[in-house]
Amino acid sequence: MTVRIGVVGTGAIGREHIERVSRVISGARVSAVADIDAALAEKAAAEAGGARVADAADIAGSLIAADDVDAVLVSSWHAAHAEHVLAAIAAGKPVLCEKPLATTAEDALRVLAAEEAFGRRLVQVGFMRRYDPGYRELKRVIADGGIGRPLMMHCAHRNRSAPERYTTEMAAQDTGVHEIDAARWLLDDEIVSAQVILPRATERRFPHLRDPQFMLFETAGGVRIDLEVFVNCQYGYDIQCETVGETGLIRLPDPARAEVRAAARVGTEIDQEWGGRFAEAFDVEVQAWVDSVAAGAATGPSAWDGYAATAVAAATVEAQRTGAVVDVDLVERPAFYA
Ligand code: ISE
Repeated sequence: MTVRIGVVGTGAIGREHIERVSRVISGARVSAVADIDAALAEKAAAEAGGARVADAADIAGSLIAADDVDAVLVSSWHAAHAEHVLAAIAAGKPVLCEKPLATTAEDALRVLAAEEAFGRRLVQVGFMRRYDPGYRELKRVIADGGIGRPLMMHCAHRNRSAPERYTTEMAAQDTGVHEIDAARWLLDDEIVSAQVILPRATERRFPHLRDPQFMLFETAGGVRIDLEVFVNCQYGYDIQCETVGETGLIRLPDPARAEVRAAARVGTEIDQEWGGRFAEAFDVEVQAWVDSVAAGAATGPSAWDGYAATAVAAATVEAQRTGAVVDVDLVERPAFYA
């Protein structure tokens, strides 16, 4: 079976996924695309080898529910994610939704209710770090007790630079959300509070943005997580994660790069964007999703994971605003997502 994928949103990440499905992934092809920007949609359709361009005014009907679409990849603008996922559930179509699942906890809960009413999992959320080899080694060692009970986690999420449209809130909703999900997954625990401390701001930023930020989280089990989000670090795309346990620690490896010795210097290349740093993770993630669609059994980060991450990000935004330690009020986890 070749899974026919309908792609909603043909911006940067949507186009990357279309390229990925068309040239890297096995067992799938892009059959239809939709975007409010008609020129982008036409270009993406051509890059997909002649996919159908659906009516952007009726994405639910002309793409998601269409007979030539078996599964849906949502890479639209964040505020529309929940609406497109709900339409996929209504059509009974498996859906991979780029993070975040929703921009509000209330919208995420609507997705949970719809999926539970449908009766089986259809939703996978695009937290691709769970498919990165380095993060998977962290997960394995921690789960095997290799460092004893985890006590603390130290993370850094550094981007080379942020565009003018990037906001202080996005440091939590769009950037820190990766560490929020990674910490929940690595520790198999929920985050119950968030706090934000603002150090001296870099001068290399747009005036409206607070950058860098320290985000401090606590889990239900008492593990403390500190996350530096610095989206104008200038030198590259740098992701660090160290988990300290009772008998040892484990540190996320930097991607393997050749060491260059030249002109009296020695060093290795640093990625400049997440597409390069997590290229393998994205490939493994999308292939796993396609395979799960073919098998008829959703896997990977669920709508519950998407809801929890959105709720923690919302508490973090409240903590940015107030400077207070903000509790994360999650609903009780339904047995459906046990
Ligand atoms: C972007 O949306 C991502 O998901 C990247 O992984 C992150 O590094 C970046 O800050 C976000 O804007």
